[in-house]
Amino acid sequence: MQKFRNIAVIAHVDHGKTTLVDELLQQSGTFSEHEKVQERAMDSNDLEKERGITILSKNTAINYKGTKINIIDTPGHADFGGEVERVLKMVDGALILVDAYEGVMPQTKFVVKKMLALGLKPIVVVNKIDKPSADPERVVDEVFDLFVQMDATDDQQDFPVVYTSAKNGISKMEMEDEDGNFESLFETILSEVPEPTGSVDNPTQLQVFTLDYDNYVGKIGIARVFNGTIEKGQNILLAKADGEQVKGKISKLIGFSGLARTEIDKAYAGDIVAIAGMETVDVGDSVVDPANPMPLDPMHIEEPTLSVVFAVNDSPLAGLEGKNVTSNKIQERLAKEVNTNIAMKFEQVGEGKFRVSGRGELQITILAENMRRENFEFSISRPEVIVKMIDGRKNEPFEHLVIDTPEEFSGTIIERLGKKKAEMVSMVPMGSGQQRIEFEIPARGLIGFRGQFLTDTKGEGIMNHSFLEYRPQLGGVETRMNGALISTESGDAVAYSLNTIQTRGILFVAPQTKIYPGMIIGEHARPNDLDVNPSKGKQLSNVRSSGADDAIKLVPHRNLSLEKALEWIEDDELLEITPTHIRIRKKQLNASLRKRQAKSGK
Ligand SMILES: Nc1nc2c(ncn2[C@@H]2O[C@H](COP(=O)(O)OP(=O)(O)OP(=O)(O)O)[C@@H](O)[C@H]2O)c(=O)[nH]1
Ligand SMILES: [Mg+2]
Repeated sequence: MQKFRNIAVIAHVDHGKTTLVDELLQQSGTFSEHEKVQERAMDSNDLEKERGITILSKNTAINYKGTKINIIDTPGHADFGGEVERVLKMVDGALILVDAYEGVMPQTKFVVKKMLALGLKPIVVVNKIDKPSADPERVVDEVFDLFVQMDATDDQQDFPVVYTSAKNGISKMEMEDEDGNFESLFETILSEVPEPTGSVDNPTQLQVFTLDYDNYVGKIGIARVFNGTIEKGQNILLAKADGEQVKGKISKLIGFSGLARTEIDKAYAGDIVAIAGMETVDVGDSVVDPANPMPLDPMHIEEPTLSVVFAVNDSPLAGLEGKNVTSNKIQERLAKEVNTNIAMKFEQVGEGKFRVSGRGELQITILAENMRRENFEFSISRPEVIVKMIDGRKNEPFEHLVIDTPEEFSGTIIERLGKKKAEMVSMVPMGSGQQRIEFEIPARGLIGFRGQFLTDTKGEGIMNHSFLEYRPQLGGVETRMNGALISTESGDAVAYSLNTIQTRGILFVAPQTKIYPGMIIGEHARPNDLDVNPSKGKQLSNVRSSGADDAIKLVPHRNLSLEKALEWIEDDELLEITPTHIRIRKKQLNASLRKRQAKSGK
């Protein structure tokens, strides 16, 4: 019988999971000698490649000394933490990567907590030992403290440690050892991760943990075979979370090997496979034997904590840049998204308006970015946290925030976060004048904070946060400190007037940018909004003064990415998103109506 090991690779963002998987693929001999695994091969979709982050967890499988090792690479960004939680239920062990300098970070804590709760066998991998600033000993101590703090069992606290440089393909059991290849890591996986416990002789029992979609075969479920076998063409029952049981048939069975997916006829207990043929398949569903149905416990699906409103674009420039602009098109696209992305939800909240909820700003901006590329045009509103009633009281999401900053800025940061209702939980020196400060903060206080934080730390600070829990709602938090520079005119922005306006704040637009009344063209240096006319040209006189306009030297404008723009806007503002532009505007474009509304406190 084929032997299996099932592992997940978990860590804080950027600690090197995907790079480590590259090397596991390369060194297992899954590829022939001359075949080179592409850098971060598992980050296969466009946005993942561009941003260098993992968005979706993905499977691969390697063969090492006759054992098939199924590996799930998971995303490290906090917005995708719920997915990691589900993936962990499908494996028997986890490689917990920790950056040899950064050490334990918010998402390390999050994934370790989930992993320990499931009783998994951890292997701690201290990665990036090649970094000059690496301090592996301190990092192992931090991990040990974390395990103790999170009530790990004695057995879990006795975790094996492997030191690696994923980038250089090096692993070793002790820092003093000679650099070796990944053999130490492979051997540790084989000896420490338990074999799957199910049996091929039991009735069929699978559970789906991820969804995928293929234009030809339709919805695909990726599932672990816990017991029995599964065959192409087999009749099965799909046991849903609510107890309903739906008859179905496996139309296609797909196995993983290296980066390839291949059609197979049969799979056995212990393996991870993809199944097609059931349009109603969902995450958490069990696939069971109709004659002997034994469904597994449904899965906990993370609830969204943040929402924004996607709406039909109604700006004066609407319809000029995108192709998919109608309410119907947007609704269809959102429906398609939630069909496979179970961490997201949407509902219609008005004519051409849809509230989209997810786990964080990144998750939402990724959807928006994908839609732009598919020729959509729409607007989105400021993110709002989702309030939950618990015991008759309003509760709001809290985050665990870790700040790394040069010491000199810590005072400013602490004061700033105080106004956002953050509570400091620790402050430790990290060497070379760096400080690590940890906070617990209402998620609300973090919306729009990053831009301010980068200014406050002169770009040298690093902030990381991940979901903590729902807690009773606190009072108001401080919002954006600067007003907006709002255009009163339509047409094109002109260098001559931008030159004057730039003395009042920071511009977001360059000359020749199309503008309209109510569009925001910059950030005012003061707290109030300011109406400006960016299209005013120099009075033409008879004397030709050509070149005068060209001679104007504008300060480079601030180019706002989708994320930055979304962080920046306030409740009365919107982002207008088209395939070619991201504009910021007031919800109410008419200046006098806007002022009246502001006065009446609306
Ligand atoms: N110096 C050094 N850099 C590394 C090492 N491993 C990974 N990196 C770098 O760290 C960065 C992040 O690597 P990834 O493999 O994408 O990290 P990840 O954990 O998969 O990131 P997410 O999936 O987004 O959470 C890349 O620039 C890698 O080249 C290492 O051993 N040493
Ligand atoms: Mg990755």
